[in-house]
Amino acid sequence: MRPATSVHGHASAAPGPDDLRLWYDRPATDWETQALPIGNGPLGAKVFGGVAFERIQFNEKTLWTGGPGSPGYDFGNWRRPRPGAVEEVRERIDRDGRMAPEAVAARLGLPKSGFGAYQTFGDLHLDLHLDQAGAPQVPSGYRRELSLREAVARVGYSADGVAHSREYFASNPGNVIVGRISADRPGTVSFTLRHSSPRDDKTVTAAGGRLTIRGALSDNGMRFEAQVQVIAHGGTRTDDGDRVTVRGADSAVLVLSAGTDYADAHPAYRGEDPHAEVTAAVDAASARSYDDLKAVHLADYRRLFDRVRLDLGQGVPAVPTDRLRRDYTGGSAADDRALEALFFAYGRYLLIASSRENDLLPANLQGVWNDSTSPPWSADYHVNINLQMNYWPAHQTNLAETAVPYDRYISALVAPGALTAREMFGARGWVVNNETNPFGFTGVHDWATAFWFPEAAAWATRHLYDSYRFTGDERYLRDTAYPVIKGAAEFWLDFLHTDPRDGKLVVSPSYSPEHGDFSAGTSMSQQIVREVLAHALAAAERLDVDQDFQAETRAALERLDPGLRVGSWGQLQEWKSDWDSRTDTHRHASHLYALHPGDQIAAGSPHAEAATVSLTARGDGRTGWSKAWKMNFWARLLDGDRAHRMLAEQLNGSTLDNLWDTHPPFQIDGNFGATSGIAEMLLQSRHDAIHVLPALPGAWRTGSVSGLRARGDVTVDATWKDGAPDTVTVRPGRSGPLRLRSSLIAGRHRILDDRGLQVGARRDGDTLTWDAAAGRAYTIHRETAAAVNATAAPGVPAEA
Ligand code: FUC
Repeated sequence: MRPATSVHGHASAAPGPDDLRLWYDRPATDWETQALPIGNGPLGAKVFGGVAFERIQFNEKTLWTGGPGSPGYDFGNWRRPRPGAVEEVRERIDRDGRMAPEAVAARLGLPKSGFGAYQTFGDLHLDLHLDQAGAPQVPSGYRRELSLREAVARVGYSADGVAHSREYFASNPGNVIVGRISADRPGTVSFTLRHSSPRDDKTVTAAGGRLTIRGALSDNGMRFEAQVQVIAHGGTRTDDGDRVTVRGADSAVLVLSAGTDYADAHPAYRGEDPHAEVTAAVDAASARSYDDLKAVHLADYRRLFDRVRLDLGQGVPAVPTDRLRRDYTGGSAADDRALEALFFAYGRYLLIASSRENDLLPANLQGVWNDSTSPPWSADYHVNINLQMNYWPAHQTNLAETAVPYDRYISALVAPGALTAREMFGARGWVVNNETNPFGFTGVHDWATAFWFPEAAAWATRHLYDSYRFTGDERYLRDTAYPVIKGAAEFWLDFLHTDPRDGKLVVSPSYSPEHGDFSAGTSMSQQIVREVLAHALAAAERLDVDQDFQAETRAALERLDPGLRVGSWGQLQEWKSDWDSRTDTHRHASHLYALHPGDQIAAGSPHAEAATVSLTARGDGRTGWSKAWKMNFWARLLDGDRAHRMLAEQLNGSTLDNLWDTHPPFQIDGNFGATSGIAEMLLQSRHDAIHVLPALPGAWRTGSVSGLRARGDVTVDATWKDGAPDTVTVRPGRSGPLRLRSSLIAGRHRILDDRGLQVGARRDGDTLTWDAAAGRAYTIHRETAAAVNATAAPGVPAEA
């Protein structure tokens, strides 16, 4: 077993358990299932790795149709006031107890207009091997790979006795995608570079070895521009209309950047023409050497990626990743562990690649990758589970930086969401419904089973409060999180309804996502509203502000229906009335929100038992994200084997050859949800205690993890042996009481700080509490009988 390494441990590209690569022995022919993704947040690309023809499909995250400028765009808000419409629905629900989604949509819905869709920027094509007229000899030793340790994609093969190689990476510093085409025999690199896209809205010109792709979307007039500089070493380079040709070079470098005139500002959502910024980015990167660009990229990427290491006892698989996935059994083979460790790391890789500090938009349903003009669900921001799931691993797996665009985006929804709250709901605060776009679509559409979900705003703010809990950063709470959380809470203070059945405050109309009838007081609605009110109140108390708001919120919480009920067959009820069916395997399990991501249900409690009954009835199937969520649920129920079984279900049934999650089709939330689920199996931090290795599955006999983050600003490493925790190390970023729970504490153990001093801690069952000092490291060791005798008194060196 490898010892736990430090948070800032070194990265090695050498084979070993740390070797994290997806690799294949043939080129990709399919975008969705085979091509390999690289990205730097704002820019993404997919590499195919063809031998005679290379295709690099690329994206810039703000390139969207729809919104202002698009005919009929209405932000989803009713065009004319509908006085009494909501009240009428409420009254019918009060009277009949339920109402069909179609009937509600007919009264409250509105056809979608100008919503738009995320757009591909198009493809770069390299027509290679011009010397052989595009037809190389049969290549040998072909390999295509994505190194997760470096965030570099590679293609290599030999033809005609020459070894050819290509490398691509997306650098966040400088905002460029860089490629290098090289060979081990001088003068053998020849290709033509050209661009294509499915829209007829641009011009492509070549000058000075630079392709410029420039235009405006006909739908909304959004301006876009990409530039690709070709730098040839040796040989010749010629511009030819809309293409650039290199002949007889030793190697060549490509530098791409792209942008649009999108701005995340209501109501116009337009800013500067992208020309100057794109030109500056490509000029600056082109002036540096390839090695220099790569070194800057690696330093930036590794600063994030290397913070966490997971060793499940995996070896380096001898088979390509598509075989590894097909051969996966979920059993005890070393290759099974290798795929699981790779899948965990891949979620972190994908998050870094699709969401960074300088992004205007968060990762969408496909992260930053899309090859289409009409992707599934517009590749938008669904906020009834999907966007939230994307960010579950951000703090847990030590990638706080990736959540910055999420905060920015949610904050940018406040202005349009306040108009929707006022005009449609007659409420203060702000709101967003089932799904949204980059242009403040906070209203509704009319797809009956997925159009009405005003709880989405409150749910979206859970992440902001949680960010504060992870970091303890009070300035962030005051300036960024609280105003947004408060607005989401105020909406509900105004829009809650008194249930005539029992006088409780309920959400009405209320709808458990994409499932059943409308009613009053659906479990998820109540759990979310309770949470946002509690978060807003806790934040206001902490910041000592808004006394009237505090009083109002406290009063509402007292009258609020809690949304937690155990039904006739022992299940956690999905609705306030006991309507649940034992045979219902719907993909959404929204009524378990209180278990995860919420923390209103503690493992072992009667509600946890009921959640177990509900989850068992839902089964192990359905879409990729649904399986990922179930993994998180089981981990929260402290059932590591069931959580692991869901991981196996996801890898077997909902994962593509390039390890992308599939709904189907490809949807990236499942990748992020699975990485979160694995993290939840290893570490949980709720109810004021840090629980280390809470749900270790039997399949993971021996291993280690380092660098995970717990709420309270604590970094955690752990090792385990023969299925039992062996050591736990915690590094608090703040001084104060620390409560640590682990099964190893229930047995013989010893706690030392990083000076080797024994720490005076109070034990209660499997929980230790002590006063921790910021910057110190504390390690709890499982003790053998012999070592116990040597235990020293508190405050003196343990090893004399
Ligand atoms: C939600 C889910 C669907 C899909 C869509 C993008 O509406 O119910 O399964 O994931 O988002």
